[in-house]
Amino acid sequence: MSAQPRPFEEPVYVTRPIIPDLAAFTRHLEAIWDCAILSNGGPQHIELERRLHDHLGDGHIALFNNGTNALMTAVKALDLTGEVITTPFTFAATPHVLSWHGIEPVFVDIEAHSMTLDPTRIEAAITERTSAILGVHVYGNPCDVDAIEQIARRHNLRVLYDGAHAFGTKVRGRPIASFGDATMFSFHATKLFHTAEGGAIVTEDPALRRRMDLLKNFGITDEVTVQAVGINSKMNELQAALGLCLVDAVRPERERRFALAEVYADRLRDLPGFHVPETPDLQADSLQYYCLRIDRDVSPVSRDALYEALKRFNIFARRYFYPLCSDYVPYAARPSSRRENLPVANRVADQVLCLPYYGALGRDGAERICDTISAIVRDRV
Ligand code: T4K
Repeated sequence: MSAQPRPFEEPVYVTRPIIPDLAAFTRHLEAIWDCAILSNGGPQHIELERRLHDHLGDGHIALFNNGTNALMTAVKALDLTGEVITTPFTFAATPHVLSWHGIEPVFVDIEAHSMTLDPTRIEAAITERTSAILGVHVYGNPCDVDAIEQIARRHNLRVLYDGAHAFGTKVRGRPIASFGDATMFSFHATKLFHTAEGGAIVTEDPALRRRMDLLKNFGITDEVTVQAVGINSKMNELQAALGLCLVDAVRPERERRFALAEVYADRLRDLPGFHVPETPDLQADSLQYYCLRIDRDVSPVSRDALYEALKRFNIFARRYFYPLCSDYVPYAARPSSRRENLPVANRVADQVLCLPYYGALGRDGAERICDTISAIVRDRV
């Protein structure tokens, strides 16, 4: 029997935020201190919107205090009502944003390969109350944007994308945000690019961008005019400053993650029942999560047994997105949440395991995680 792997000395999480040089951040703080503008679209905010075009494309970029509020504001700005078609294989924020607006999320199954909305299942779910399709580029895998666009045109629906994981994703060389009416990005600390908490909406439509800017600031147009029912979802200057310290760190972080993906794929692809993701494309993929899929009919160890066993080695992988949103208490009784309606999503949710995926882990860390997984599979340690 080969040597048992040792547990990691410190907990190894699914992700760790990139942390900027403190001196660089301090220089931004000094600039903020000097001008005493802390929020409401100050200089850091303006500069971050400008710098993000390098990563998000030429669309209009509106910054927000988090991704959820960005999506909330976009739903309002697009005037969505009634029912919206979406995926159950996502984070709670996606359907919650709809429900919070009194809109019914209608769950449609996903494709097995991309794990995004299956366009062949969308039309059957459209009713006279449907106002939009809310696709999720889960793990940064792009939805079938062309098929979704055609369906939306045929039925006169809006298309909103939750691209929380899709920072830097491209389709045929085009930034992902150039598809649909608008795309949300999350800049939460767990995301490749982050502002601790934060987010953005990117749209090609200047009028929509203006409307979002209005709605994220209470609907105020000037000191005496409030033109619409808005909220406060603005990004503040401290968040923007953090982002400015990190925009240039994205590329090297992506390269480090690419190296981890190589280690994981080389070392895990031959384990029985293990499916590793395709090699990421450094130019076109977000490299946000590294999601293994484990087929319990073939693997000697189930996904859940592996997930639990890894904890004993101080490795905290995550089962994003298990359980499905359709199984959450507010949604479980809805007709579209039935298991028969979502066979692929239910299967995928039972297979997925996101491994630690952040540059600071290093190839050695990834090797050690692979040794641990191999030992768990081989020896059931
Ligand atoms: N749509 C989708 C598809 C999303 O995935 C999300 C968010 C949203 C919408 C909403 O966007 P935001 O409003 O959040 O901008 C995390 C994040 O909180 C959430 O942003 C993210 N998706 C979701 C997939 O993951 P948790 O509850 O799993 O996070 P937590 O606290 O367990 O963090 C995971 C690990 O990361 C920790 O074990 C340690 C590490 N970590 C975390 C934080 C916050 C750090 O090392 N440092 C940190 O500061 O939800």
